[in-house]
Amino acid sequence: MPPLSRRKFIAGSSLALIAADAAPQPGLHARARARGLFYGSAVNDDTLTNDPAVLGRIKAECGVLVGEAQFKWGDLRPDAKTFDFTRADALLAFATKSGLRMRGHTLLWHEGNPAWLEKTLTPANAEKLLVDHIRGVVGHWKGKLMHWDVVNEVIDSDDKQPLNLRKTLWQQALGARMLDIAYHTTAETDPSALRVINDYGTDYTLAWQDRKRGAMLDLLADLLHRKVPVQAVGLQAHLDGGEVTLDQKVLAKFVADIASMGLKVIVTELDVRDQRLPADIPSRDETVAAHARAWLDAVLSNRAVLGVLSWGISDRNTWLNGQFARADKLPQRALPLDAALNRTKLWSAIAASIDAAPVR
Ligand code: 9MR
Repeated sequence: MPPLSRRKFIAGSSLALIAADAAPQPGLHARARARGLFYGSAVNDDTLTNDPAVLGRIKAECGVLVGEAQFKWGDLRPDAKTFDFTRADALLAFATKSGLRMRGHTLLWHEGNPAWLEKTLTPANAEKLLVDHIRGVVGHWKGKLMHWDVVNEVIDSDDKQPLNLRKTLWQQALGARMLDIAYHTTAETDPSALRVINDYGTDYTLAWQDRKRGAMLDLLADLLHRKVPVQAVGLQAHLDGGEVTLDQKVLAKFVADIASMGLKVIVTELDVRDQRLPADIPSRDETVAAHARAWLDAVLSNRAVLGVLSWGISDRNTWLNGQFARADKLPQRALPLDAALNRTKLWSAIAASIDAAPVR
């Protein structure tokens, strides 16, 4: 037994060491706030109802949430006359109780729709269906949501429609007027929610993505010219860690072009799929992290960017294992926390990119 004075010294220094080790690194939202940005995540109903551990980590990392499906037609509209806000309200209640803000996603999309909508929609009833939906949904949360992804994924130049619009049920019924109706009705119903146009596939210099960036800029110019009240572009950022055509200059120019129109930009659905990368976890994580860092550095360097949300917070629960499953069946490592809820190299890359962003 060492003398008392020696014991005290040992106890004191080990306590100090523990305190230094345990001092948690600030969460992503806290770091983002220091730069005038926000950080957040999508949350699905499964996580909200069954995974309190993930919810705890969400509170530590996030300042903003978005429903992965709860605010879409499929979840909100059991039939043409009824609104069921139960699941979406439950997520908003969690967010409010936790001091988090929420985005709304989404009011017009060609997926995530109830079967009855696809059967019912005609050119004759489409405008009324869309207006009634937006008034009902946006009105229900008036003043409570910070943004609305008013329309989602409306561009696909391969479909050869006017303005490079994707050929969808809404577009076939209403043409480009679907955008006028959706943005004006949202603006009239809740003027306080920032009105976003959200899309994917503008991240790389692949030919179809070059076309998509051009199509997005053309569409924005047309909307602004016609006084359609769109206010921001959502870059989904479903990145591919195996893709080699990431060009930071092209990306930064795209964001600058959007900003020069007076519009804001939000990174709305960040994740980095890794199904083209080797199984070895350290090297996979390294590539995923470097890829995200390069993309985020290029985008966050522009002060028009308001914040970043990832499409989920933990690898425990990501859509990628369905749609982009790895051939070796290993779970993807696409999000800032791994399945054990430890921060990954991707977390560090996001943190570093946020720290390096100019203050807004
Ligand atoms: O990740 C979402 C998945 O859980 C839903 O089943 C699906 C349909 O509602 O939507 C997925 O989210 C998509 C998002 O709404 C728009 N961008 C692509 C996302 C992944 O497909």
